[in-house]
Amino acid sequence: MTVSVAAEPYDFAMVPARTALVIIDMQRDFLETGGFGDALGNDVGLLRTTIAPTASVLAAARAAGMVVVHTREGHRPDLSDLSPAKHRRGNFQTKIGDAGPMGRILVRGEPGHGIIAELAPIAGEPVIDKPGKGAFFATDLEAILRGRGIDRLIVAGVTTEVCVHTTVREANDRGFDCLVLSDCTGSYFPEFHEAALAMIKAQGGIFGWVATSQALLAAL
Ligand code: C5J
Repeated sequence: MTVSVAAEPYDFAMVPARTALVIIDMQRDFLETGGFGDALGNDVGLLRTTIAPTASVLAAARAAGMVVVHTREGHRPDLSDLSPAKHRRGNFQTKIGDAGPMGRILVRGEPGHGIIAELAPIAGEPVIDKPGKGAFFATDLEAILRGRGIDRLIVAGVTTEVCVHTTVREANDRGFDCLVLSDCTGSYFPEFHEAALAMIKAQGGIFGWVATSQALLAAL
């Protein structure tokens, strides 16, 4: 059954059985007070507004029997999958792999690397550990989606202009249609959030569609 979601630049048609909800990097280090993002001086409150609407969408997607995929940005404990360029970038005092408020920063298995409790994956939901910003780079995400017959993605998560945007661009080039949920994505920089959404839906939806979680929930 095809459903239609009120979206910009025009309605998004999808078959729930062929659509995956992809939740990007809703990790403690990005979203929780006392995490790495907070320690860097970011206002995590700007990201935390995404939690309640994303939890509602997650519940609806599970109820509709949709494929749900979670991603986490992070690296192996020996940092063998961390490129020197990513390691150097920013020239910060504290780097990936160093001790942070919730364990080693962006290292798999550390407390801060985990997905927040409100959106915890359940059995059967793939968790993609990604070393880059895009969820397709150096992961088996594409194989998992193709294996399940997925042709559309509904995208939530953080941050809009970094890992969400990179993933949507990668998905677009691989032939997936993406609907990005405006209230389920967030940034430490509100102007970047707005600009990132505007870029996705510009030029007739050059990278995809944008809708609110309410519009999706009304359609499901
Ligand atoms: C994500 C980042 N997840 N901003 N990471 O967007 O470094």
